[in-house]
Amino acid sequence: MTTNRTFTMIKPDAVANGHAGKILDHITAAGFKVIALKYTRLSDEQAGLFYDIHRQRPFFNDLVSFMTSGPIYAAILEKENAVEDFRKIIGATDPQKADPGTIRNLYAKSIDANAIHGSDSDENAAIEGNFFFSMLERF
Ligand code: IDP
Ligand code: MG
Repeated sequence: MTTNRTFTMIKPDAVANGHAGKILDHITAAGFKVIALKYTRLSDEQAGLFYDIHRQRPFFNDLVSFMTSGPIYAAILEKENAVEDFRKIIGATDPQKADPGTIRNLYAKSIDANAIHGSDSDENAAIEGNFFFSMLERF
């Protein structure tokens, strides 16, 4: 079953570079509605838990260092076919390979500091949204 929600983070590089407002505008202009939104900074433990699936990968420690290096925006987004459509507007993990006009093409510099996260499945969208937001924080 596909759901109509996905989860995103605007990562520390994009926040530090002053791109968060333009990225949120890009997301809403693409038809996504913001259901929940939070400006926060992850601890090492929280970033490690969020990316637990990558714990054995060689870039795991760098990923945790990067994701805790500054504040992020976390959000739950709603749109028909949200997970797949959002992966399309953010572009490939490596910004060098991201299609022109995608968020990573426009705002990311490298494969590790790649501006934005988007859930890769409906199941993970629900898990990731629940990691950041209670039911009282969704509108
Ligand atoms: P995704 O964010 O496009 O879903 P994943 O493969 O799930 O990509 O990787 C999670 C995050 O880990 C990426 O967004 C990126 O920040 C980082 N990452 C992925 N692959 C590499 C790599 O080869 N080197 C450094 N960082 C990486
Ligand atoms: Mg992923």
